[in-house]
Amino acid sequence: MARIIFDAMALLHVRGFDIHSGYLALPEQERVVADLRACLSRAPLFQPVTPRGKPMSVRMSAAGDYGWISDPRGYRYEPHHPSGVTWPPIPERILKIWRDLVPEARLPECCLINWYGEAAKMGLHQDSDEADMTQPVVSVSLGDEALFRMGNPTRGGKTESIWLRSGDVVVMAGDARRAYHGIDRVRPNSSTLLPKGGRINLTLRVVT
Ligand code: MD3
Ligand code: FE
Repeated sequence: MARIIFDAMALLHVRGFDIHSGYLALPEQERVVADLRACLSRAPLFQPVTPRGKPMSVRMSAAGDYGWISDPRGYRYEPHHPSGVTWPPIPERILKIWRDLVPEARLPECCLINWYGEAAKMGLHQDSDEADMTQPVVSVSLGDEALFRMGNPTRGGKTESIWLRSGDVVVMAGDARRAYHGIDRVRPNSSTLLPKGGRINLTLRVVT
């Protein structure tokens, strides 16, 4: 006998981060993944290299007017994928999440697509390559669960961690927009959303 498992939606506030847990129901997550597949067929995932020459463990691509790039020349937003093609447009279904949660904000110009395999992580960092830091950032988690660490607007001090699950959406606005944050690890095989496993995180940002 098959069982349908679902979670109620809940809104948590942690250090100025608004965590909409269970925001996307499973059928909608599946539709978003199908949209992303179409994006990635035009702009495939690639492995960025830090300015110091170290390959990142996360694979990336993007949709929108700009994608975030890291290579030995530095970090920046670029209007082209490393292959030279323009990024695909941000799928309407993903823009809808932004409009629902931050209706007063400008429209996002970048949907960064991060893919985490079982050994991938992202060290504590600030997002500060965007020109208008008054605009929010919205993050969508899909696939395997990930341990998300939230810190402070300056380096150091106490941090708090939370497991993000498939369908969770986090809004960073106000002070949280400048907070240090990172992904310590993913929990392999904790979701069946992605056939080959792993985790996708989308971050929607205003760039200019
Ligand atoms: C807080 N990504 O791409 S999403 C990143 O799960 C990034 O892939 C992580 O950090 C991930 O830069 C974390 C949550 C997140 C995203 C953007 C933020 C938190 C943020 C921007 C400002 C402050
Ligand atoms: Fe970040």
